[in-house]
Amino acid sequence: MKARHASAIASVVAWEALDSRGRPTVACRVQLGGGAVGRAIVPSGASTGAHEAVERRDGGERYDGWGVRSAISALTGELGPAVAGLDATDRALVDARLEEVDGTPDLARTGANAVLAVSLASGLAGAQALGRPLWHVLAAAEPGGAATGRTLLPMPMANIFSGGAHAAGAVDIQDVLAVPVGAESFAHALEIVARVRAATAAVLQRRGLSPALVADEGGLSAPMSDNEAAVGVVCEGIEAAGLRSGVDAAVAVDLAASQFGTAEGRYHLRCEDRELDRADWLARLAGWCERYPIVSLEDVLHEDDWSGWAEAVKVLPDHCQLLGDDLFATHVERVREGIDRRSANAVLVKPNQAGTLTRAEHVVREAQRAGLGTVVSARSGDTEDTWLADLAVGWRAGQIKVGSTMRSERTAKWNRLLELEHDLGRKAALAGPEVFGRSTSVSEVRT
Ligand code: 2PG
Ligand code: MG
Repeated sequence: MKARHASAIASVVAWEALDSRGRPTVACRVQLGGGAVGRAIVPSGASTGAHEAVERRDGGERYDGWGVRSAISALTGELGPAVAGLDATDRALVDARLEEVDGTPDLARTGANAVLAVSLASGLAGAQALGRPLWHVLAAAEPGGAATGRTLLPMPMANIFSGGAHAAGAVDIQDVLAVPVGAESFAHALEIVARVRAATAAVLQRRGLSPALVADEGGLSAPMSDNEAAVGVVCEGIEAAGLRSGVDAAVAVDLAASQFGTAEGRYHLRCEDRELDRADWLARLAGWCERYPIVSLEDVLHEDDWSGWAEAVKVLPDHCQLLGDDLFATHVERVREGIDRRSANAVLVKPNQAGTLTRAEHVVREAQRAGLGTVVSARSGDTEDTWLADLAVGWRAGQIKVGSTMRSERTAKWNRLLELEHDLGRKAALAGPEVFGRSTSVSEVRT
């Protein structure tokens, strides 16, 4: 159905831009009949899950094969013309047309990077046509609507120390993050995690390690011969910052275990030169939970080890959130499977794993209906865009992960949340630490 009014899509243009790792990515601008404009640059991961929507890359010699000119041709040649004339305020309609034109479940034909660029830019243009910020438009579409209760600002998880694919394998595990569970406001939350980062840098320096090495998401990094030491150094940083461990600031860890484990349950720890089976690996993580104030563990096991995840729920402590990233790949069918199998109790939501705003929104709704936590997340290759912050607020996600407290592609999102907190004042509240507790849907497994 074509819309002949101010919110009808009038033009779609795209070009090749660079992400924060210096790799090409798709940028897109959508203009509507009434002049509203939406613009988006899509992010891209390094520890990419096997079940994600598939981004299209050129291959060949340009940018070592990472070019996206073919995705841009598909965007301007097919996707743009297909959505021309559609009402950009109807996100479901635009996204359904994009999926239909691509025609593949994982959006591999035109490229999920091309599809997401149009989906986001149209959504942003639609919001502008309505004269409202994206978060407000999304919140208004919530079952309860925007008017109910205070707007929820997400509890941040901030990257402090990186390993794995984000730091050339300095350790095997990917991210150790600080979670400011004692914060009274979003601004206070950021202040806490910035203090932890600075103090952790000083701890590294005292050990003769360079704090100048910055990983993909702005975190610190240094080669270590023991994975636990990466968790330990961040906990030391919390204390060195004069903060109460587990009270002011706690810890989250993204193991990204698909990167070094198998679906059969073998975990090869390169930096320790040892291999563990699933039971020993989970026992080790349970030990970490006893020794450190860990509130969230992400991708503890390989993405296709469903029965292992059900085991992890039993072995790891109740107070710790079990978060699925590669496990769910922001795919509604995988989230449903996880709910049926009681495999995790929180879902990481990355719009580019899904491929459209609508798909990502379905995942959030499905997870929230089942009582699972939701963590909106940036990618290791990200951009200066701020829409991710609006998604976290508009969807009442409760948690957000965007990397460290430095590097502009990261601070762009933090700064947008600071802006929203400033503007909303007492109409907004920071999500509390209760977002990390096991939901009944998973606790029931034990009873
Ligand atoms: C993750 C993300 C963000 P990447 O694994 O959670 O930290 O990393 O974008 O490389 O998949
Ligand atoms: Mg992850």
